[in-house]
Amino acid sequence: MTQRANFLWGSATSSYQIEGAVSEDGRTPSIWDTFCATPGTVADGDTGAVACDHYHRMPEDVAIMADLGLDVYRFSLAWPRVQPDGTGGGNPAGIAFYDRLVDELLARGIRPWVTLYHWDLPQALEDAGGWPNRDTAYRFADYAAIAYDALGDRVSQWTTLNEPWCSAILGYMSGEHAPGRQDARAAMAAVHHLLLGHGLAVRAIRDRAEAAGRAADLEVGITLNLSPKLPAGESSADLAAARWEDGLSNRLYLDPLLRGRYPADIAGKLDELGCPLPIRDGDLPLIAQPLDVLGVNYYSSQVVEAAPTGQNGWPGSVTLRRDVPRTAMDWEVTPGALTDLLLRLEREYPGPAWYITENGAAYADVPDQTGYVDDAERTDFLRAHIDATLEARDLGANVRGYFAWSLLDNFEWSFGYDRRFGIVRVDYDTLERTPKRSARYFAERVAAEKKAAAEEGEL
Ligand code: GBH
Repeated sequence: MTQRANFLWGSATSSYQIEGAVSEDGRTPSIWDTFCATPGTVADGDTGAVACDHYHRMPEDVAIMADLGLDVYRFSLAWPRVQPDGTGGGNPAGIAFYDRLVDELLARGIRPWVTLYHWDLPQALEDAGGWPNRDTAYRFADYAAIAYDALGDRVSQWTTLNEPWCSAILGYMSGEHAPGRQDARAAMAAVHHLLLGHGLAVRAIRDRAEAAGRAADLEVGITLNLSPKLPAGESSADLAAARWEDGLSNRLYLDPLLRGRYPADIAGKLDELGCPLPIRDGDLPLIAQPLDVLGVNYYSSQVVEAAPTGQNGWPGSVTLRRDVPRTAMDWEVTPGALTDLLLRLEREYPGPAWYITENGAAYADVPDQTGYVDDAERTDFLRAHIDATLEARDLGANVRGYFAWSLLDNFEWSFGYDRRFGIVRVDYDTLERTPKRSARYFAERVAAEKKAAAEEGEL
């Protein structure tokens, strides 16, 4: 079968952003519950306590996915639902929700794609030191085993972590995300322990799939947020600034995962800065477990210009503003860089199948009286990025699927409910769902692509 025929079309969400029901059926607090309860952290004091109430409206949401003709749905498990406190056995009442979700998806012919960790660490594990503490990596592998044992008979696509850069840097360095710490040394320890946890979890999942005779179907991987960093000019200072930013955002994750070593320029500089990666013997081979899939969350590229070294000794750079359209997040709309990124991945890191596990945009949606949103900008955004993805595929990148972020408007982290990424509108007063124009476009595009692939297959 051709890559075209097998291409998967889907949409994505994450547990804390949509589920609500934060204290039901034995779920314990995650770091995001705690962070939201801390004044001044999240816009308007918003929290995920109700969110889209997906926990209670799940069948309705799966029906929407079926109407859109999705092949696959990427969602995350709330660790504090599955294994409250992050240690010990699984919580049957919490796991039962994901059992129902998986069964509902399968009944509708939609493939479930599970992400184990989309940022909702059990608070108890943060109290024990969080990701800067090496033990959290081992706790994560235990949790992965519990999840696989519960769902592995029906789920063959598994992502360990969503965007470890965000967990480490936004969580422990800038403090914009939970747990809100600002400690560069802790953040770099978090980077390493997240990657170690990933490797341990991959091993746990693959071992179990093999023991159960299910390894042939297994597709296991990780999702990274990759941001192309383009030099502002040709000067050696600008080239060095772009290389440093690319190193910190992209190579620091890609190299250990796919080449078995950290990038020497970045690791060396981190040592100098007093923020070493706390690597122990044997860690790198664990991190570099064979991967079936590398998920790419793509939102934007950035142009980087050199700037004086900061007071803390970190290399300086500034992001230039280009004269291009921007989303409501103020992120530049740069679809062409997605094609280049996928081709670079294929060239420099060949091996895994690439999936666009997230791509989408926030805009200031204006609903009509029926709740319908004529979101022409989001529609154009999706069209341009799907085109860019398929162009890379047709030029030889092994890209096998595309997921729109997000199925629903949802809790946009430190922006609360103020920024909407959904292709389906959620009215936060009534919790009513209304597909936007972008959802209709996506459904039509998916149908057209599948029809074209089927016709090609008949030739
Ligand atoms: C994703 O992360 C998350 O996985 C998801 O939960 C979230 O809802 C979604 O994005 C939307 O935010 O300011 O031009 O330098 C996104 C990670 C990292 C993407 C920083 C944008 C900065 C772009 N983001 N990046 S820019």
